[in-house]
Amino acid sequence: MSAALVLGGCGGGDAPSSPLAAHEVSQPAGWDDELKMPVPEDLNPDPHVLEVELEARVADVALLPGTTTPAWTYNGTVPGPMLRATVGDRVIVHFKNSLPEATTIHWHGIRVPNEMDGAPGVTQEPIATGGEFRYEFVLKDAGTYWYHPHTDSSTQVGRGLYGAFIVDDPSDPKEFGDDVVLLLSDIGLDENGQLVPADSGGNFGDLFGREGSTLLVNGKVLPTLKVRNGKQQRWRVINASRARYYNLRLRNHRFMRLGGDNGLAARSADVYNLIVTPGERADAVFTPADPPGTRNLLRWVPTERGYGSTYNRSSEPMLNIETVADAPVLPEPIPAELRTIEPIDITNATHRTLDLTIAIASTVEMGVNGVPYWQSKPFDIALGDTEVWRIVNNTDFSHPFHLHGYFFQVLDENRVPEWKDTVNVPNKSELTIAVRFDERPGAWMYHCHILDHAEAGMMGHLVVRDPSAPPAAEPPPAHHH
Ligand SMILES: [Cu+2]
Repeated sequence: MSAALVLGGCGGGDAPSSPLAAHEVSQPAGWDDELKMPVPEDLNPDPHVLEVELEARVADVALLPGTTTPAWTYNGTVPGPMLRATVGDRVIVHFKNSLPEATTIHWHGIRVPNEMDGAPGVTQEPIATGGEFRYEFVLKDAGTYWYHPHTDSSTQVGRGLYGAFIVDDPSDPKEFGDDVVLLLSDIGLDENGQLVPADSGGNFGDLFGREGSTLLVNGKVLPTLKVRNGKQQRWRVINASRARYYNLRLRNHRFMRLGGDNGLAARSADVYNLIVTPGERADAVFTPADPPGTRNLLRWVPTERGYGSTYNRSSEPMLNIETVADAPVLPEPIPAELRTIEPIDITNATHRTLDLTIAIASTVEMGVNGVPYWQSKPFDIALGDTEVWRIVNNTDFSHPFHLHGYFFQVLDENRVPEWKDTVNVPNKSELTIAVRFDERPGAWMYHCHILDHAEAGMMGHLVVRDPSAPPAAEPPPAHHH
């Protein structure tokens, strides 16, 4: 019996056993208790200002049963506190670095002023041990974002420095159900819960990207989510791993993608595999369909992302899905139109090719157009320009490409139009993106979000110049080509 048929007959005096529509019931009691992330105290009484303190420090955290891990944390927890505010709100973060090394915070995907972007040596000096920095910005876009260090990022993120940042839009349709944030990561631990060395695997670690031994959902190993048959949930999935791709499967279930990096886009067909590459986010509706009183497992499934990446690997459980005994309810229909996204006009665009490259000698050196970050020259872009980038990946590994400061659109007629800040470029393939550098001049990074690859040199930056501003003291950067 189809949901539409039953809903259509609702007013017709059906039998008393007619199932309830999903909006008539709440999620099961305590449904997301095991997935709750800490929320920091808001120091500002203004409801439109979120003002918090964040301290990066080493802290003992319980990750593996019976052990404690000296993790690198924000405010003592893995993940760090979940920041949540509404589009238009102002955010003030009083940040203190109590780590043994310098750090910065990058607000991944959030369109912040250039000097708030956390790129060391580009938008700010690294914050030394004992140092402080005040981050402040206004939230321009609803969506699912996250924050993490941008110095020594593979090591620092890999040791536990990451947190979710959700920007709500009060006009979001309500049919999606209650949302749950799934901040996915992995951490490299030995059996005593101690961190494996940051350079584990040596050159191979750099080449493959380091995947941690232990899968974490919101900082927990195999937590439980309680669901009710038919009662939809909106999953906001964030990949905070430094290298691991998530290909999520739940037996007998499909996901409907609603969007990702920059919030809602368009409704997708139902998919069995929800794929989220490093740095990326997925916004998806999940409709529990298991019989009441049963358990199921959300699994990580190996994903082909380059030479040997699926070899001899099997799936791993990530999340217990417990369907409570309550009677099933009828899922809500999801609106077909979620948001109108106009294609970027590329009529007068500047075209560039970014060839992602790997050179293997005594060390692994990665780059863009054969040049590692430390030898690269920034792209020179005039404020207001639109650019089309052909991103070529002839290497043996896939690379999730991330641009700071601006959303882009992938120019592919098979794709649902979507604003993104991170997109996977599969090995031995290429794709094309369009970007409008329409505001916030300054220096912005782009890089592979396999953080070992970024640290090995697959990173660069661009300078968006305001032609109406007085000339800078330094000579303009040279063109990359
Ligand atoms: Cu890469």
